[in-house]
Amino acid sequence: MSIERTLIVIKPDAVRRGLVGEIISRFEKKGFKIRALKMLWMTREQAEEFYSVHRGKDFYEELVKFASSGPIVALIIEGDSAINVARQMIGVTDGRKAQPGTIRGDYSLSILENVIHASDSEESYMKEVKVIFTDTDIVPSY
Ligand code: FUP
Repeated sequence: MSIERTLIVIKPDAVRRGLVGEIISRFEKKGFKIRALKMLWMTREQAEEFYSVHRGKDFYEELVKFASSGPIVALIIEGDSAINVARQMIGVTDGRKAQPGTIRGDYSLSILENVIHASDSEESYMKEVKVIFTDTDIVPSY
């Protein structure tokens, strides 16, 4: 048993489409605890920092534009093997290829507008979480 935290971002396409409740519900029903929750509209600078590992790639500019195109809902969730389990729940990057039953598989037909982000490693979590949350945003264990 390894209790971990991971960062979930419900992206602007999903917020526009009214999928916030449905997506949060999947993580709650799976058994994760929500330790922080925030709605925000990322600035271009925040989006650039969030996706800095992709700087220089051909899709970077449209990715940054999309990520800052509307409000997002971000969560820190906690539970056993959270990083790996959340990645399995969201499915592969391209919504057209993601397995039905995964969040992207059920709600996306696009590689760019793919509904959701979940950190892919502890290292990514540590970097990404700082773009959105501060320590005081995290509630005590309950
Ligand atoms: P993932 O970890 O599944 O979110 O995917 P990546 O970190 O590889 O990519 C981050 C985001 O960049 C994806 F969610 C969508 C976007 N992207 C593209 O638009 N085109 C690509 O070819 C790859 C990624």
